[in-house]
Amino acid sequence: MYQHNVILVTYPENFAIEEAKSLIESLPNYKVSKIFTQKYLNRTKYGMGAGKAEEIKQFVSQSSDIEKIIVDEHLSARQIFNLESLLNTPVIDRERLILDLFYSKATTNEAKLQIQLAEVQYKMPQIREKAKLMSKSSERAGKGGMGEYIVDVQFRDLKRQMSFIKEKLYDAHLKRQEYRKQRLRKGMFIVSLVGYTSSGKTTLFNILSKESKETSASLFTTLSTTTRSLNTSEFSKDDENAKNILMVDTVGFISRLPHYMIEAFKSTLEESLEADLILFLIDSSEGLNDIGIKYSSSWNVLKELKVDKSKLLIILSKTDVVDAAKIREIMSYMENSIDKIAISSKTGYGIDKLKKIIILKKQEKEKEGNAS
Ligand SMILES: Nc1nc2c(ncn2[C@@H]2O[C@H](COP(=O)(O)OP(=O)(O)OP(=O)(O)O)[C@@H](O)[C@H]2O)c(=O)[nH]1
Ligand SMILES: [Mg+2]
Repeated sequence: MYQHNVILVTYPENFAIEEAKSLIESLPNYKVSKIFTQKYLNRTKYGMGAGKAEEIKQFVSQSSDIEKIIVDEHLSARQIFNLESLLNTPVIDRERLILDLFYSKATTNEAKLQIQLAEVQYKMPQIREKAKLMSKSSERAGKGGMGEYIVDVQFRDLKRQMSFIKEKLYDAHLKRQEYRKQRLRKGMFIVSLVGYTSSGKTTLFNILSKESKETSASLFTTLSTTTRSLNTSEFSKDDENAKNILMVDTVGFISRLPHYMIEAFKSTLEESLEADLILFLIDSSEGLNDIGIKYSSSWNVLKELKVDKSKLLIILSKTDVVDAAKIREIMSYMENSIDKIAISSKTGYGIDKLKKIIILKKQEKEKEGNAS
């Protein structure tokens, strides 16, 4: 099997190193062969400092199999150009990496369209930047050079692509709204799963709905939404409370996600946030520092999408690998006003309790509905 060997350049922090490595190695047959770290990746010429860029140049010239350099930060078109000229090797930034990973995992039409929309938005500022560079380097003053003409054409082309993709996404959105209305009419109670990528959403979804959707340790295994009935076979057939409950699984979050990427996946994420109850998963098996970073990154996305806090239930997942003291400690760091429960999809711990809470919340909603 062909292996893609790459160099990673990231920040000198464990979280950044591990996460960037997981992102890269979630791409099929990608292997990080060497890691360079830099405290600052926002310097004008190369992102990284010139000394570090020289160091990488040395390394690349001595190894024959480095296919790409991946810089774990946003880079401008100019910085990429400068680095590629120096290193003689393709360079990609964090956003390009995430887009490539999304492409490799997308299975549905809508997910593909959402990624294409993010891609167009990723390219737009690069083209603008190129236009500026050209007008600066152009010998002729004023408009009208060939380079500018090409940039204009590319820009218009991207804009056309963008409105085409948005139209198609809007169609998908309308279809979804229609399903939503049908569910509302039938009095369905909707429960969604949200949280950082790899927090265990799909594993829990599979247990709650007796599904077998793909789960894995790699990042962004799920990119589109699945809706299934809650499996309530352990409840009596006549128990009306256990009926008409739907579970929704969807794409996960990641730290430092640029606004336009959240925007591209907005309708998918919004569908989850429109649920009656939102299960917000936190992987409790990780170090406290990582948990803190993932918790606050997830909050940032939830806030950007204007989540209704009163619908949230925090789920500490994967508790089969942690002790009770750590669970208490994690819980003590989290928002007081939101209920929390600990579960393990592996051992089944807490699953019955979770189902009971879901049914209870459904009853509460019905009571509210009857009262109003
Ligand atoms: N030990 C343990 N591992 C778990 C548990 N739940 C999930 N995992 C593992 O965690 C990893 C991620 O699980 P997924 O269910 O794919 O996570 P996800 O949140 O759907 O991830 P994305 O779809 O990539 O965003 C997999 O390797 C699972 O086997 C659990 O209760 N205990
Ligand atoms: Mg998943």
